[in-house]
Amino acid sequence: MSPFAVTRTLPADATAAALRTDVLRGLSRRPKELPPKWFYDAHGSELFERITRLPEYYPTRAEREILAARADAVAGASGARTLVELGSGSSEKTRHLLRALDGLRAYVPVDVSESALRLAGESLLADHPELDVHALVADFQHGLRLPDTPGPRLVAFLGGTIGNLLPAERAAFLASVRSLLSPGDTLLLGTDLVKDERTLVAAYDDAQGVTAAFNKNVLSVIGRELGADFDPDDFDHVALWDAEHEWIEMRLRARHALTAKIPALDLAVTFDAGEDLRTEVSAKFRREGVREELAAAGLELRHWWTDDEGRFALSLAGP
Ligand code: AVJ
Repeated sequence: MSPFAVTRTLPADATAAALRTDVLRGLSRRPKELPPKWFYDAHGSELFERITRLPEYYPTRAEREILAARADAVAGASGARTLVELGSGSSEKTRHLLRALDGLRAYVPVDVSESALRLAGESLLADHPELDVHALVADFQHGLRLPDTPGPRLVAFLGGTIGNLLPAERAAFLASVRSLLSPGDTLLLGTDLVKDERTLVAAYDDAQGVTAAFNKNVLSVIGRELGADFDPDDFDHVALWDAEHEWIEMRLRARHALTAKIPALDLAVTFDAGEDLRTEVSAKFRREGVREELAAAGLELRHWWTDDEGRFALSLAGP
């Protein structure tokens, strides 16, 4: 058995079809909205890596601090022999876990990007030749089936990416994760925490404008893939704190009335002056809320670890 197997459950043309559907649905409705997954073409992924190093963007540093301090506790509590990582574009965080999980036999990175999987998988294999790597090209929100690897499994969903899901989507996601777990398996979940509005908004509207470029990049993705003629200079980057829902919203706000054509969809999209296109929700959590959402999916919160400043949390939960 080759130590590095790649299985694709996502049809190769799924991405193109999904983009067309999302753009048609999201830009034909009011308020306009696009799912954040379209940020991450090669340029968007490079901009996100830059965001993780910005002084204002604390989540990555905070989660790394927890992983460095608590990887042994995670390993002790999970006893995992398989690590499944959902959204393994940035497997740098995985290294802390792989180092601590000394009984580990298999690593199952799951991502929609085959290139990210190959890049991460091959570099991890160099440091951990003892592992069997089963990379899955799949969308973890739809129809995930895990390979048969030694249990117990630890499923890791890090980075706070669960915050991109709206509450109903989170409930469905956690229920689908629960359906993957057998007794003795565990979920390691990274969640950014509620904090003061100034800190939160700054993390999504940095002084250097990297997040603004990241946000506007979705217009370039639609331009390249669907021939849309959006001009990024016609939009302002907006980051706002929705205190009622306790989430950050990123939006692109039309500076003046405009019409963009999307030839591949035979669509013309009109914006009024000041009209917003919502491009991302990034929910922030409280311990009790995480406990309740996990419990609703049949998962018991067993450990809650935060960084020293209490900015971010890792939860370990199980059926
Ligand atoms: C990768 C989804 C966790 O929501 O903080 C960073 C993406 N958006 N800056 C987040 C993001 C704007 C990030 N996640």
